[in-house]
Amino acid sequence: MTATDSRPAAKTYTPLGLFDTNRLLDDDERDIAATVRAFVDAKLKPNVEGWFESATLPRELAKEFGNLGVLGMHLDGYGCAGVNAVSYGLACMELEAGDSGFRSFVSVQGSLSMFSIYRYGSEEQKQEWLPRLAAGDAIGCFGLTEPDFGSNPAGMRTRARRDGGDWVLNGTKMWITNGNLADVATVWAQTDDGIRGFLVPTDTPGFTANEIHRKLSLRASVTSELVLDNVRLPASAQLPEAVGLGAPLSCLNEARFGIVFGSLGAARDSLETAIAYAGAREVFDKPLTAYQLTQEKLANMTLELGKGLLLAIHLGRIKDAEGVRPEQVSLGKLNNVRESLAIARECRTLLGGSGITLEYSPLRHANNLESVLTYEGTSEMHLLAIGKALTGQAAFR
Ligand code: TGC
Ligand code: FAD
Repeated sequence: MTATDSRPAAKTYTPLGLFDTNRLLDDDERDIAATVRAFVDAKLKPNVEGWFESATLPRELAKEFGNLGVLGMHLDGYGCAGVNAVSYGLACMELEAGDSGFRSFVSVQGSLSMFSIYRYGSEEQKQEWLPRLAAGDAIGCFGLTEPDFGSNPAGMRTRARRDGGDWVLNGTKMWITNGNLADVATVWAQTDDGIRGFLVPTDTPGFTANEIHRKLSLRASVTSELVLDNVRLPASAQLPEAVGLGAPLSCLNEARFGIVFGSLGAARDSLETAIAYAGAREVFDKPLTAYQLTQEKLANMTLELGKGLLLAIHLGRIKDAEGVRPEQVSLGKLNNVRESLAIARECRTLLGGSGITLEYSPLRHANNLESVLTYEGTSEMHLLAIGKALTGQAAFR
Protein backbone atom coordinates (compact mmCIF):
# COMPACT_ATOMS: atom_id res chain seq x y z
CA MET A 1 0.00 0.00 0.00
CA THR A 2 1.39 3.44 -0.91
CA ALA A 3 1.23 6.60 1.17
CA THR A 4 -1.41 7.92 -1.20
CA ASP A 5 -3.59 4.83 -0.71
CA SER A 6 -3.64 5.26 3.08
CA ARG A 7 -5.21 8.74 2.91
CA PRO A 8 -8.94 8.96 3.64
CA ALA A 9 -10.97 8.50 0.46
CA ALA A 10 -11.72 11.81 -1.27
CA LYS A 11 -15.35 12.95 -1.29
CA THR A 12 -17.01 11.93 -4.53
CA TYR A 13 -19.97 13.43 -6.42
CA THR A 14 -22.40 12.18 -8.99
CA PRO A 15 -21.89 13.95 -12.37
CA LEU A 16 -24.82 16.30 -11.87
CA GLY A 17 -24.11 16.56 -8.12
CA LEU A 18 -20.78 18.08 -9.10
CA PHE A 19 -22.61 20.78 -11.08
CA ASP A 20 -25.11 21.21 -8.22
CA THR A 21 -27.88 21.82 -10.77
CA ASN A 22 -30.53 21.08 -8.11
CA ARG A 23 -29.73 24.53 -6.76
CA LEU A 24 -31.37 25.97 -9.89
CA LEU A 25 -34.69 24.23 -9.17
CA ASP A 26 -37.48 25.08 -6.74
CA ASP A 27 -39.00 22.62 -4.27
CA ASP A 28 -41.88 21.62 -6.58
CA GLU A 29 -39.51 20.94 -9.46
CA ARG A 30 -37.24 18.82 -7.26
CA ASP A 31 -40.25 16.90 -5.91
CA ILE A 32 -41.59 16.13 -9.38
CA ALA A 33 -38.19 14.90 -10.56
CA ALA A 34 -37.80 12.73 -7.43
CA THR A 35 -41.31 11.26 -7.80
CA VAL A 36 -40.80 10.32 -11.44
CA ARG A 37 -37.33 8.95 -10.71
CA ALA A 38 -38.72 6.73 -7.93
CA PHE A 39 -41.43 5.44 -10.30
CA VAL A 40 -38.87 4.70 -13.02
CA ASP A 41 -36.58 2.91 -10.57
CA ALA A 42 -39.37 0.82 -9.04
CA LYS A 43 -41.66 0.07 -11.98
CA LEU A 44 -39.78 0.53 -15.24
CA LYS A 45 -36.07 -0.24 -14.80
CA PRO A 46 -36.67 -3.79 -13.48
CA ASN A 47 -38.62 -4.60 -16.68
CA VAL A 48 -36.96 -2.56 -19.38
CA GLU A 49 -34.45 -5.16 -20.53
CA GLY A 50 -37.25 -7.66 -21.14
CA TRP A 51 -39.43 -5.14 -22.96
CA PHE A 52 -36.50 -4.00 -25.10
CA GLU A 53 -35.55 -7.59 -25.93
CA SER A 54 -39.11 -8.61 -26.83
CA ALA A 55 -39.81 -5.28 -28.54
CA THR A 56 -42.93 -4.49 -26.51
CA LEU A 57 -44.39 -1.61 -24.58
CA PRO A 58 -47.32 -2.86 -22.49
CA ARG A 59 -50.48 -0.86 -23.05
CA GLU A 60 -51.16 -0.91 -19.28
CA LEU A 61 -48.28 1.53 -18.81
CA ALA A 62 -50.53 4.28 -20.17
CA LYS A 63 -52.71 4.06 -17.07
CA GLU A 64 -49.65 4.05 -14.81
CA PHE A 65 -48.28 7.15 -16.53
CA GLY A 66 -51.73 8.71 -16.14
CA ASN A 67 -51.77 7.96 -12.41
CA LEU A 68 -48.26 9.40 -12.11
CA GLY A 69 -49.64 12.59 -13.66
CA VAL A 70 -47.12 12.94 -16.50
CA LEU A 71 -49.51 12.79 -19.49
CA GLY A 72 -50.04 16.35 -20.72
CA MET A 73 -48.69 17.55 -17.37
CA HIS A 74 -47.69 20.95 -18.83
CA LEU A 75 -51.23 21.67 -20.06
CA ASP A 76 -53.90 23.41 -17.94
CA GLY A 77 -57.35 22.02 -17.13
CA TYR A 78 -59.08 18.95 -18.63
CA GLY A 79 -57.44 16.73 -15.99
CA CYS A 80 -53.93 18.03 -16.69
CA ALA A 81 -51.61 19.20 -13.90
CA GLY A 82 -50.52 22.53 -15.41
CA VAL A 83 -46.92 22.34 -14.17
CA ASN A 84 -44.22 24.60 -15.57
CA ALA A 85 -41.97 23.75 -18.52
CA VAL A 86 -38.94 22.97 -16.35
CA SER A 87 -40.95 20.41 -14.36
CA TYR A 88 -42.17 18.78 -17.56
CA GLY A 89 -38.59 18.68 -18.84
CA LEU A 90 -37.32 17.10 -15.62
CA ALA A 91 -40.04 14.42 -15.84
CA CYS A 92 -38.88 13.68 -19.40
CA MET A 93 -35.29 13.40 -18.17
CA GLU A 94 -36.21 10.92 -15.46
CA LEU A 95 -38.35 8.84 -17.85
CA GLU A 96 -35.59 8.69 -20.44
CA ALA A 97 -33.10 7.60 -17.75
CA GLY A 98 -35.23 4.44 -17.84
CA ASP A 99 -35.49 4.23 -21.63
CA SER A 100 -36.15 6.63 -24.51
CA GLY A 101 -39.25 4.54 -25.27
CA PHE A 102 -40.93 5.71 -22.05
CA ARG A 103 -40.18 9.36 -22.76
CA SER A 104 -41.34 8.89 -26.36
CA PHE A 105 -44.69 7.53 -25.19
CA VAL A 106 -45.17 10.51 -22.87
CA SER A 107 -43.91 13.04 -25.48
CA VAL A 108 -46.28 11.79 -28.15
CA GLN A 109 -49.25 11.55 -25.82
CA GLY A 110 -48.76 14.91 -24.08
CA SER A 111 -46.90 17.15 -26.51
CA LEU A 112 -48.14 15.92 -29.89
CA SER A 113 -51.54 14.26 -29.48
CA MET A 114 -52.88 16.22 -26.50
CA PHE A 115 -51.17 19.51 -27.39
CA SER A 116 -52.60 19.42 -30.93
CA ILE A 117 -56.11 19.06 -29.44
CA TYR A 118 -55.46 21.55 -26.63
CA ARG A 119 -54.07 24.24 -28.94
CA TYR A 120 -56.12 23.69 -32.11
CA GLY A 121 -59.22 21.69 -31.10
CA SER A 122 -62.83 22.75 -30.53
CA GLU A 123 -64.20 22.77 -26.98
CA GLU A 124 -66.12 19.56 -27.80
CA GLN A 125 -62.93 17.86 -29.02
CA LYS A 126 -61.08 18.94 -25.86
CA GLN A 127 -63.86 17.67 -23.59
CA GLU A 128 -64.09 14.40 -25.49
CA TRP A 129 -60.40 13.49 -25.56
CA LEU A 130 -58.19 15.43 -23.15
CA PRO A 131 -59.40 14.02 -19.79
CA ARG A 132 -59.17 10.44 -21.08
CA LEU A 133 -55.75 11.02 -22.61
CA ALA A 134 -54.49 12.68 -19.38
CA ALA A 135 -55.68 9.71 -17.33
CA GLY A 136 -54.16 7.16 -19.72
CA ASP A 137 -57.63 5.74 -20.43
CA ALA A 138 -57.09 6.59 -24.09
CA ILE A 139 -53.90 6.72 -26.16
CA GLY A 140 -53.09 9.20 -28.93
CA CYS A 141 -50.66 9.33 -31.83
CA PHE A 142 -49.56 12.05 -34.27
CA GLY A 143 -49.24 11.39 -37.99
CA LEU A 144 -47.15 13.96 -39.83
CA THR A 145 -44.33 11.97 -41.49
CA GLU A 146 -44.97 10.05 -44.70
CA PRO A 147 -42.88 7.43 -46.51
CA ASP A 148 -41.54 10.05 -48.95
CA PHE A 149 -41.80 13.17 -46.78
CA GLY A 150 -40.06 13.16 -43.41
CA SER A 151 -37.80 16.19 -43.10
CA ASN A 152 -39.97 18.03 -45.61
CA PRO A 153 -43.56 17.59 -44.38
CA ALA A 154 -44.73 20.43 -46.64
CA GLY A 155 -44.71 17.91 -49.49
CA MET A 156 -47.14 15.49 -47.80
CA ARG A 157 -49.45 13.57 -50.14
CA THR A 158 -52.15 12.55 -47.65
CA ARG A 159 -55.24 14.31 -48.87
CA ALA A 160 -58.52 15.30 -47.23
CA ARG A 161 -61.34 16.14 -49.64
CA ARG A 162 -64.79 17.47 -48.91
CA ASP A 163 -67.72 15.17 -49.68
CA GLY A 164 -70.94 16.94 -48.76
CA GLY A 165 -70.60 17.75 -45.07
CA ASP A 166 -67.94 15.07 -44.54
CA TRP A 167 -64.20 14.81 -45.06
CA VAL A 168 -62.65 11.80 -46.82
CA LEU A 169 -58.99 11.08 -46.08
CA ASN A 170 -56.55 9.02 -48.17
CA GLY A 171 -52.82 8.51 -47.67
CA THR A 172 -50.07 6.81 -45.68
CA LYS A 173 -48.20 8.00 -42.60
CA MET A 174 -44.91 6.39 -41.59
CA TRP A 175 -42.89 5.87 -38.40
CA ILE A 176 -45.77 6.82 -36.13
CA THR A 177 -45.08 6.29 -32.41
CA ASN A 178 -47.98 4.61 -30.55
CA GLY A 179 -49.73 3.97 -33.90
CA ASN A 180 -50.91 0.46 -33.00
CA LEU A 181 -51.81 1.45 -29.44
CA ALA A 182 -53.75 4.59 -30.27
CA ASP A 183 -57.46 5.25 -29.86
CA VAL A 184 -57.20 8.57 -31.68
CA ALA A 185 -54.75 9.78 -34.33
CA THR A 186 -54.04 13.42 -35.11
CA VAL A 187 -53.57 13.25 -38.89
CA TRP A 188 -52.21 16.10 -41.01
CA ALA A 189 -53.41 16.27 -44.61
CA GLN A 190 -53.44 18.52 -47.69
CA THR A 191 -56.77 20.14 -48.54
CA ASP A 192 -57.80 22.59 -51.25
CA ASP A 193 -57.01 25.31 -48.69
CA GLY A 194 -53.62 23.97 -47.54
CA ILE A 195 -52.56 21.69 -44.67
CA ARG A 196 -55.18 20.93 -42.02
CA GLY A 197 -55.40 18.61 -39.00
CA PHE A 198 -58.01 15.92 -38.27
CA LEU A 199 -58.84 13.74 -35.27
CA VAL A 200 -59.30 10.20 -36.51
CA PRO A 201 -60.73 7.64 -34.07
CA THR A 202 -58.71 4.55 -34.93
CA ASP A 203 -61.81 2.34 -35.18
CA THR A 204 -63.03 4.39 -38.16
CA PRO A 205 -63.52 2.13 -41.22
CA GLY A 206 -60.59 2.49 -43.65
CA PHE A 207 -58.03 3.23 -40.93
CA THR A 208 -55.28 0.61 -40.45
CA ALA A 209 -52.12 0.63 -38.32
CA ASN A 210 -49.30 -1.76 -39.26
CA GLU A 211 -46.57 -2.19 -36.67
CA ILE A 212 -42.96 -1.78 -37.86
CA HIS A 213 -40.85 -4.72 -36.70
CA ARG A 214 -37.13 -5.61 -36.59
CA LYS A 215 -36.12 -2.24 -35.14
CA LEU A 216 -32.61 -1.90 -33.71
CA SER A 217 -33.59 1.22 -31.79
CA LEU A 218 -36.53 2.24 -29.57
CA ARG A 219 -37.56 -1.37 -29.20
CA ALA A 220 -39.54 -0.62 -26.03
CA SER A 221 -41.80 1.61 -28.10
CA VAL A 222 -44.49 0.91 -30.69
CA THR A 223 -43.80 2.40 -34.15
CA SER A 224 -46.32 2.03 -36.98
CA GLU A 225 -47.39 2.80 -40.50
CA LEU A 226 -50.88 4.33 -40.70
CA VAL A 227 -52.95 3.69 -43.81
CA LEU A 228 -55.99 5.87 -44.54
CA ASP A 229 -58.16 4.34 -47.22
CA ASN A 230 -61.23 6.47 -47.84
CA VAL A 231 -61.57 7.29 -44.15
CA ARG A 232 -64.83 9.23 -43.84
CA LEU A 233 -65.07 11.74 -41.01
CA PRO A 234 -67.71 14.28 -40.00
CA ALA A 235 -66.89 17.98 -40.34
CA SER A 236 -66.47 18.08 -36.55
CA ALA A 237 -63.33 15.91 -36.84
CA GLN A 238 -61.31 18.80 -38.25
CA LEU A 239 -59.13 20.75 -35.78
CA PRO A 240 -60.77 24.16 -36.36
CA GLU A 241 -57.86 26.36 -35.30
CA ALA A 242 -55.11 24.54 -37.24
CA VAL A 243 -54.26 26.44 -40.43
CA GLY A 244 -51.18 25.55 -42.49
CA LEU A 245 -47.91 23.75 -41.77
CA GLY A 246 -47.15 26.05 -38.83
CA ALA A 247 -49.77 24.16 -36.77
CA PRO A 248 -48.07 20.73 -36.73
CA LEU A 249 -44.65 22.40 -36.50
CA SER A 250 -45.76 24.24 -33.35
CA CYS A 251 -46.65 20.87 -31.78
CA LEU A 252 -43.16 19.64 -32.63
CA ASN A 253 -41.68 22.51 -30.60
CA GLU A 254 -43.39 21.13 -27.51
CA ALA A 255 -42.07 17.61 -28.02
CA ARG A 256 -38.61 18.81 -29.04
CA PHE A 257 -38.42 20.78 -25.80
CA GLY A 258 -39.09 17.56 -23.85
CA ILE A 259 -36.24 15.89 -25.74
CA VAL A 260 -33.84 18.70 -24.78
CA PHE A 261 -34.16 17.43 -21.19
CA GLY A 262 -35.09 13.83 -21.93
CA SER A 263 -31.98 12.86 -23.87
CA LEU A 264 -29.85 13.90 -20.88
CA GLY A 265 -31.59 11.23 -18.78
CA ALA A 266 -30.22 8.53 -21.08
CA ALA A 267 -26.76 10.14 -20.87
CA ARG A 268 -26.90 10.43 -17.08
CA ASP A 269 -27.93 6.82 -16.63
CA SER A 270 -25.16 5.70 -19.01
CA LEU A 271 -22.56 7.72 -17.12
CA GLU A 272 -23.66 6.55 -13.68
CA THR A 273 -23.61 2.96 -14.95
CA ALA A 274 -20.11 3.38 -16.40
CA ILE A 275 -18.70 5.01 -13.25
CA ALA A 276 -20.04 2.17 -11.07
CA TYR A 277 -18.73 -0.47 -13.46
CA ALA A 278 -15.30 1.10 -13.87
CA GLY A 279 -14.91 1.50 -10.11
CA ALA A 280 -15.46 -2.22 -9.59
CA ARG A 281 -13.55 -3.47 -12.64
CA GLU A 282 -9.85 -4.23 -12.12
CA VAL A 283 -7.55 -4.04 -15.13
CA PHE A 284 -3.79 -4.42 -14.88
CA ASP A 285 -4.22 -4.80 -11.07
CA LYS A 286 -6.02 -1.51 -10.45
CA PRO A 287 -9.61 -0.29 -10.73
CA LEU A 288 -10.35 1.09 -14.20
CA THR A 289 -11.25 4.41 -12.57
CA ALA A 290 -7.64 4.84 -11.35
CA TYR A 291 -6.31 5.41 -14.90
CA GLN A 292 -5.93 8.89 -16.32
CA LEU A 293 -7.46 7.88 -19.66
CA THR A 294 -10.60 6.77 -17.82
CA GLN A 295 -10.77 9.92 -15.74
CA GLU A 296 -10.39 12.06 -18.88
CA LYS A 297 -13.37 10.28 -20.43
CA LEU A 298 -15.46 10.65 -17.26
CA ALA A 299 -14.54 14.32 -16.83
CA ASN A 300 -15.33 15.20 -20.46
CA MET A 301 -18.66 13.36 -20.37
CA THR A 302 -19.59 15.02 -17.07
CA LEU A 303 -18.85 18.44 -18.59
CA GLU A 304 -21.13 17.81 -21.58
CA LEU A 305 -23.91 16.38 -19.41
CA GLY A 306 -23.81 19.31 -17.00
CA LYS A 307 -23.57 21.92 -19.78
CA GLY A 308 -26.53 20.22 -21.47
CA LEU A 309 -28.65 20.45 -18.34
CA LEU A 310 -27.71 24.10 -17.79
CA LEU A 311 -28.85 24.81 -21.36
CA ALA A 312 -32.06 22.82 -20.84
CA ILE A 313 -32.95 24.68 -17.63
CA HIS A 314 -32.11 27.99 -19.31
CA LEU A 315 -34.45 27.22 -22.23
CA GLY A 316 -37.10 26.05 -19.77
CA ARG A 317 -36.90 29.32 -17.85
CA ILE A 318 -37.30 31.26 -21.11
CA LYS A 319 -40.27 29.06 -22.06
CA ASP A 320 -41.90 29.66 -18.68
CA ALA A 321 -41.23 33.41 -18.81
CA GLU A 322 -42.20 34.46 -22.33
CA GLY A 323 -42.11 31.41 -24.62
CA VAL A 324 -39.10 29.91 -26.29
CA ARG A 325 -38.46 30.46 -30.01
CA PRO A 326 -38.27 27.40 -32.32
CA GLU A 327 -34.64 28.09 -33.22
CA GLN A 328 -33.76 28.20 -29.52
CA VAL A 329 -35.36 24.76 -29.10
CA SER A 330 -33.22 23.66 -32.07
CA LEU A 331 -30.08 24.71 -30.15
CA GLY A 332 -31.05 22.46 -27.27
CA LYS A 333 -32.36 19.50 -29.28
CA LEU A 334 -29.32 19.41 -31.55
CA ASN A 335 -26.74 19.82 -28.79
CA ASN A 336 -28.25 17.63 -26.11
CA VAL A 337 -29.14 14.67 -28.31
CA ARG A 338 -25.79 14.79 -30.10
CA GLU A 339 -23.84 14.94 -26.83
CA SER A 340 -26.02 12.34 -25.09
CA LEU A 341 -25.43 9.91 -27.94
CA ALA A 342 -21.66 10.55 -27.74
CA ILE A 343 -21.77 9.99 -23.97
CA ALA A 344 -23.72 6.73 -24.24
CA ARG A 345 -21.26 5.39 -26.82
CA GLU A 346 -18.22 6.44 -24.79
CA CYS A 347 -19.70 4.81 -21.67
CA ARG A 348 -20.06 1.61 -23.64
CA THR A 349 -16.29 1.61 -24.28
CA LEU A 350 -15.65 1.68 -20.52
CA LEU A 351 -17.72 -1.47 -20.10
CA GLY A 352 -15.62 -3.43 -22.58
CA GLY A 353 -17.26 -6.66 -23.72
CA SER A 354 -19.87 -6.45 -20.95
CA GLY A 355 -21.11 -3.29 -22.62
CA ILE A 356 -22.56 -5.12 -25.58
CA THR A 357 -25.16 -7.02 -23.56
CA LEU A 358 -28.57 -5.86 -22.37
CA GLU A 359 -27.38 -6.24 -18.77
CA TYR A 360 -25.92 -2.74 -18.94
CA SER A 361 -27.81 0.29 -20.21
CA PRO A 362 -25.35 2.40 -22.27
CA LEU A 363 -25.59 0.58 -25.62
CA ARG A 364 -29.39 0.32 -25.28
CA HIS A 365 -29.47 4.08 -24.66
CA ALA A 366 -27.09 4.73 -27.58
CA ASN A 367 -29.24 2.62 -29.92
CA ASN A 368 -32.34 4.52 -28.79
CA LEU A 369 -30.65 7.89 -29.19
CA GLU A 370 -30.00 7.09 -32.87
CA SER A 371 -33.78 7.45 -33.32
CA VAL A 372 -33.93 10.52 -31.13
CA LEU A 373 -31.22 12.12 -33.31
CA THR A 374 -33.49 11.52 -36.33
CA TYR A 375 -37.03 12.13 -35.10
CA GLU A 376 -38.48 15.49 -34.16
CA GLY A 377 -36.22 17.02 -36.82
CA THR A 378 -32.93 15.39 -37.79
CA SER A 379 -29.71 16.97 -36.54
CA GLU A 380 -29.24 18.34 -40.07
CA MET A 381 -32.66 20.10 -39.93
CA HIS A 382 -31.71 21.70 -36.61
CA LEU A 383 -28.31 22.78 -37.97
CA LEU A 384 -30.16 24.43 -40.85
CA ALA A 385 -32.69 26.06 -38.50
CA ILE A 386 -29.80 27.55 -36.51
CA GLY A 387 -28.07 28.56 -39.76
CA LYS A 388 -31.24 30.32 -40.88
CA ALA A 389 -31.46 32.17 -37.57
CA LEU A 390 -27.85 33.35 -37.95
CA THR A 391 -27.93 34.33 -41.62
CA GLY A 392 -31.56 34.98 -42.46
CA GLN A 393 -31.24 32.50 -45.32
CA ALA A 394 -33.25 29.26 -45.43
CA ALA A 395 -30.99 26.57 -46.91
CA PHE A 396 -33.48 23.68 -46.58
CA ARG A 397 -34.21 23.63 -50.30
P1 TGC B 1 -41.44 27.06 -43.33
O1 TGC B 1 -41.85 27.88 -44.51
O2 TGC B 1 -40.14 27.36 -42.68
O3 TGC B 1 -42.57 27.13 -42.22
C1 TGC B 1 -43.93 26.98 -42.52
C2 TGC B 1 -44.69 27.73 -41.45
O4 TGC B 1 -44.43 27.13 -40.17
C3 TGC B 1 -43.77 28.07 -39.32
N1 TGC B 1 -42.76 27.32 -38.58
C4 TGC B 1 -42.90 26.97 -37.30
N2 TGC B 1 -43.87 27.24 -36.42
C5 TGC B 1 -43.74 26.74 -35.21
N3 TGC B 1 -42.68 25.98 -34.84
C6 TGC B 1 -41.68 25.68 -35.69
N4 TGC B 1 -40.68 24.93 -35.31
C7 TGC B 1 -41.77 26.19 -37.00
N5 TGC B 1 -40.99 26.09 -38.09
C8 TGC B 1 -41.60 26.80 -39.06
C9 TGC B 1 -43.20 29.12 -40.22
O5 TGC B 1 -43.05 30.35 -39.57
C10 TGC B 1 -44.25 29.18 -41.31
O6 TGC B 1 -45.34 29.91 -40.82
P2 TGC B 1 -46.21 30.84 -41.80
O7 TGC B 1 -47.22 31.44 -40.90
O8 TGC B 1 -45.25 31.81 -42.38
O9 TGC B 1 -46.79 29.91 -42.81
O10 TGC B 1 -41.55 25.53 -43.74
P3 TGC B 1 -40.61 24.60 -44.58
O11 TGC B 1 -41.49 23.76 -45.45
O12 TGC B 1 -39.55 25.42 -45.28
O13 TGC B 1 -39.95 23.63 -43.50
C11 TGC B 1 -39.11 24.06 -42.52
C12 TGC B 1 -38.54 22.88 -41.71
C13 TGC B 1 -37.56 22.07 -42.54
C14 TGC B 1 -37.80 23.51 -40.53
C15 TGC B 1 -39.69 21.96 -41.21
O14 TGC B 1 -40.29 21.34 -42.28
C16 TGC B 1 -39.21 20.92 -40.24
O15 TGC B 1 -39.13 21.18 -39.04
N6 TGC B 1 -38.92 19.65 -40.70
C17 TGC B 1 -38.63 18.55 -39.80
C18 TGC B 1 -39.87 17.67 -39.68
C19 TGC B 1 -39.98 17.01 -38.34
O16 TGC B 1 -39.36 17.42 -37.36
N7 TGC B 1 -40.82 16.00 -38.24
C20 TGC B 1 -41.10 15.37 -36.98
C21 TGC B 1 -42.31 14.49 -37.10
S1 TGC B 1 -43.04 14.07 -35.54
C22 TGC B 1 -41.92 13.06 -34.82
O17 TGC B 1 -40.84 12.85 -35.25
C23 TGC B 1 -42.34 12.47 -33.54
S2 TGC B 1 -41.17 11.48 -32.80
C24 TGC B 1 -41.89 11.49 -31.30
C25 TGC B 1 -41.34 10.60 -30.29
O18 TGC B 1 -41.47 9.36 -30.38
O19 TGC B 1 -40.85 11.17 -29.26
P1 FAD C 1 -35.32 11.98 -44.57
O1 FAD C 1 -36.07 13.24 -44.46
O2 FAD C 1 -35.43 11.19 -45.84
O3 FAD C 1 -33.77 12.27 -44.29
C1 FAD C 1 -32.72 11.38 -44.63
C2 FAD C 1 -31.41 12.12 -44.41
O4 FAD C 1 -31.36 13.25 -45.30
C3 FAD C 1 -31.27 12.70 -43.00
O5 FAD C 1 -29.92 12.63 -42.59
C4 FAD C 1 -31.67 14.15 -43.21
O6 FAD C 1 -31.14 15.02 -42.23
C5 FAD C 1 -31.07 14.42 -44.57
N1 FAD C 1 -31.67 15.59 -45.22
C6 FAD C 1 -32.98 15.78 -45.51
N2 FAD C 1 -33.15 16.99 -46.07
C7 FAD C 1 -31.93 17.57 -46.11
C8 FAD C 1 -31.43 18.82 -46.56
N3 FAD C 1 -32.26 19.75 -47.03
N4 FAD C 1 -30.11 19.05 -46.46
C9 FAD C 1 -29.27 18.12 -45.97
N5 FAD C 1 -29.67 16.93 -45.50
C10 FAD C 1 -30.98 16.66 -45.58
N6 FAD C 1 -43.08 11.02 -37.32
C11 FAD C 1 -44.34 11.40 -36.99
O7 FAD C 1 -44.98 12.15 -37.71
N7 FAD C 1 -44.90 10.96 -35.83
C12 FAD C 1 -44.26 10.11 -34.97
O8 FAD C 1 -44.83 9.75 -33.93
C13 FAD C 1 -42.95 9.69 -35.30
N8 FAD C 1 -42.28 8.81 -34.51
C14 FAD C 1 -41.09 8.31 -34.91
C15 FAD C 1 -40.48 7.28 -34.19
C16 FAD C 1 -39.30 6.71 -34.62
C17 FAD C 1 -38.68 5.59 -33.85
C18 FAD C 1 -38.66 7.21 -35.78
C19 FAD C 1 -37.35 6.64 -36.25
C20 FAD C 1 -39.24 8.23 -36.50
C21 FAD C 1 -40.47 8.78 -36.09
N9 FAD C 1 -41.12 9.75 -36.85
C22 FAD C 1 -42.38 10.17 -36.52
C23 FAD C 1 -40.56 10.17 -38.13
C24 FAD C 1 -39.40 11.14 -38.01
O9 FAD C 1 -39.84 12.41 -37.66
C25 FAD C 1 -38.68 11.15 -39.35
O10 FAD C 1 -38.01 9.91 -39.46
C26 FAD C 1 -37.70 12.30 -39.49
O11 FAD C 1 -38.39 13.53 -39.56
C27 FAD C 1 -36.80 12.16 -40.73
O12 FAD C 1 -37.53 11.87 -41.86
P2 FAD C 1 -37.11 10.63 -42.82
O13 FAD C 1 -36.96 9.44 -41.97
O14 FAD C 1 -38.06 10.59 -43.93
O15 FAD C 1 -35.67 11.02 -43.32
